[in-house]
Amino acid sequence: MYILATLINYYLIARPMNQKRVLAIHDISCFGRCSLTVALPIISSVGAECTVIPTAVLSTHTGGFTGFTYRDLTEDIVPIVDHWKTLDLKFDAIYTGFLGSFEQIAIVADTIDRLNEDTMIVVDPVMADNGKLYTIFPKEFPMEMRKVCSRADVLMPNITEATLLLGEEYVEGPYTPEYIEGLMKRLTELGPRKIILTGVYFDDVKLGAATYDADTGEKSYYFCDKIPGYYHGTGDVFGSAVVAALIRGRSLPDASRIAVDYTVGSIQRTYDAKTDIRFGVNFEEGISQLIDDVFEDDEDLAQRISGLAYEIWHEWYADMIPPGQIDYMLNTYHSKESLLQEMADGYEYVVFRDSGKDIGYCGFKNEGDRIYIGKLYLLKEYRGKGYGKRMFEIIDSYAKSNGVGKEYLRVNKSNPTVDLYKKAGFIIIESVVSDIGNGYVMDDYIMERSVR
Ligand code: PXL
Repeated sequence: MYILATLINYYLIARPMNQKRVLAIHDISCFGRCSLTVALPIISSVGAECTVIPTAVLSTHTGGFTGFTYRDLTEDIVPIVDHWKTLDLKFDAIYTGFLGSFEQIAIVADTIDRLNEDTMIVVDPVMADNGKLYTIFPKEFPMEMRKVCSRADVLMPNITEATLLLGEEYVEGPYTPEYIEGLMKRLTELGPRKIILTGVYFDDVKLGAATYDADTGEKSYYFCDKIPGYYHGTGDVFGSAVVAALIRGRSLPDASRIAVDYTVGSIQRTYDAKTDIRFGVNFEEGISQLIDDVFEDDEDLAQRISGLAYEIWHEWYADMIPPGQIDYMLNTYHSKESLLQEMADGYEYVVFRDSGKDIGYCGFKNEGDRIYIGKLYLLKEYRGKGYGKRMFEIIDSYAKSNGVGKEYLRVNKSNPTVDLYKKAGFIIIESVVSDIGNGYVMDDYIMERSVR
């Protein structure tokens, strides 16, 4: 009995069974909302335990304040880890951010090696922005930072940090997808398999993040409207939200999207309140929304798709299908229940968002020899803006990672999208009339193309 109790106790200390444990290695800037004062509440808010190693204590962060205090805690790091080793503590994730010196970089790299036991290593190489290395760092700093970056599973630089890590010239935006995807691929050659690149923009209106997973080849983008001004600590708000979402099992693209929405919301509140930009952003009042986003499940997703379908179908099919049939088909194929059933049957659904608003969705299923594209819809004002192309890219990359070479869809014969699909390389391979009940029929083409 005693032995059993001890064993259970031992196991519970080592790694709590259900609750995830994150180790955040950052400084604590007492004022100015960044690093640990941001990571702790955000990671805890999703029910994960947030353990810390404070690397330094500062009166404020170093961005824009003068006269700040700085107590370096580098010499405490090894004894902290030594003590933890005697307790055999295990971590599900380690999240590192701002590091203040070469020595600290070396010790943190070593700490990762000592504590990494099937642990997700997330590294934000905080050191630069807007084409410039922060003035507190020597120019050799980025090459040293590679030591920590090479140990990352997920690396989250901004574009300036990415170019510095790669030893490349900084290029001013707007960027192209080819450039962004090239940067991310080159970053994976430093070691990490997953990249989240922040500060991405293809025009002067939208700003967001891109992701790349070297194991699956999957890429994603997510943008919001740009808000004027430069706010401190936003990288840490973003990074902490990414860690919070990943530790709760969300995918890399979902984690990035959730973190962009959360960060932009925090900036918007701060902008509206006209707060001093050095004081950090109001992330606190977005925490309940963050929790909702992180814990969103298939039921919520089905509900959102159902709402979008209602709006899009009544507008798009108004001249093509009798109104009674539109409602009948919405109830039959787009009710929350039928969407949930499809998800349970292996349908993949992707909802597209823009500035926090749902704007369209696609649904597709691997049938073994072909991918069936069952749904592909956008709200009126978002058509012709490249979102449709992105949907096909997502479906193509899903097909490729599943080793499937063809995709097909069915489309109403009088639907103008027939021509769009032809332009995208689909050809009509069949004509089918199906009785869908209630006296209605669907008069469709089946169109097919090779995966691109
Ligand atoms: O991650 C932002 C940050 C964290 N900690 C300190 C900083 C900064 C940004 O300037 O100075 C001490």
